Amino acid sequence: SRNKRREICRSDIDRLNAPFLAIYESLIPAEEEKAKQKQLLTSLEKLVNKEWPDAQLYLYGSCANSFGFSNSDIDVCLSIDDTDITKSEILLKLADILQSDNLQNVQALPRARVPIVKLMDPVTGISCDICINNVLAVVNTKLLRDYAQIDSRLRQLAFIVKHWAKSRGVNETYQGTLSSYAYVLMCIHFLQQRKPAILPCLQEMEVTYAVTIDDTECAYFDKVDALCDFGAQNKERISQLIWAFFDYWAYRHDYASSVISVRTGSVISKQAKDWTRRIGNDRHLICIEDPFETSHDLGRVVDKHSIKILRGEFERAANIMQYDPDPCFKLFERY
Ligand code: 3AT
Ligand code: MG
Repeated sequence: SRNKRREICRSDIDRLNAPFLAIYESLIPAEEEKAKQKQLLTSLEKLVNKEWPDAQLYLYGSCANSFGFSNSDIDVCLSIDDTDITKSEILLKLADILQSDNLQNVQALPRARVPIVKLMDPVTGISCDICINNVLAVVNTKLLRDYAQIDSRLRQLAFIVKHWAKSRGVNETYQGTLSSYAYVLMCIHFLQQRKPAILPCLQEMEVTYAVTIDDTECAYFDKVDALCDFGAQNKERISQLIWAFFDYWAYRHDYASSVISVRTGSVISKQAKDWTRRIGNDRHLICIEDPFETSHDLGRVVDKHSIKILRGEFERAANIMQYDPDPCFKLFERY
């Protein structure tokens, strides 16, 4: 049945669209939650500036890229110029400063892959991770947020995909499945590939925003207000896009030789990137190119065991979308 052309019928698209939209709406954070996050950021900034007057705090990740659910933790980046002390010294000092205020569970993790200080603010009830000088993450957060403004179907699709991945246990990088960041890139790429396209490729357009971080050029068209009609030619609705997304990752993606690339808005070959064999821990079993750090494969966390789980889940989701009379329930069933 793999080669048989699969399709979703018009009546299913109509029947399923409203329930999927309702799930999406139920996951959106309330405005007051955003206000609380800002409030916490401002109070953290005050504390930090007592020690480092020039330091700045930025929100990044799902609390700032517009793909965050309600009640999620926030990711904060401390941007600081101090070259006299090492990153882990900054981290420990930061933990000290925060500890002496009335913040709870302050914990420095200097040896983590991304070193952070964790804390919980008893006033707002928000938990937060603070990293140091991770400017690329702040910039890729902006890229995702800019894409989300172009067509509302991206945010709808990515919320449903993230919700599915969290429900099914395939959003756990430490267990060899994919990060939320990777799933959002998969959604962006997918919408770039629709015919007619729902999203443009911002990195192939005129450059209106450019920063260089370490040696990485980050440049793209960020005047997205001018693109609000971009996807208007394509009338596909969210139910159809969810069906097609899972159908693509279950039955159409060429895992053996393809890399998805938001940077180019196309599928490129593993050969071209020299991602054809295992090097160290990078197995390249599912290849998702980072839009800026182009030597990074966001699928590198996936190993020969977890690729089976992941592809099994894509197939399960595709089959539910194809055959189940009540996919909105079955798709998100806890594993
Ligand atoms: P959740 O809602 O927390 O699941 P998130 O968008 O906050 O989703 P992550 O927690 O996976 O996503 O990551 C937080 C941010 O860190 C997102 C992105 O700006 C950055 N990031 C994560 N993984 C990578 C990576 N491998 N390379 C570059 N940036 C990354
Ligand atoms: Mg996060």
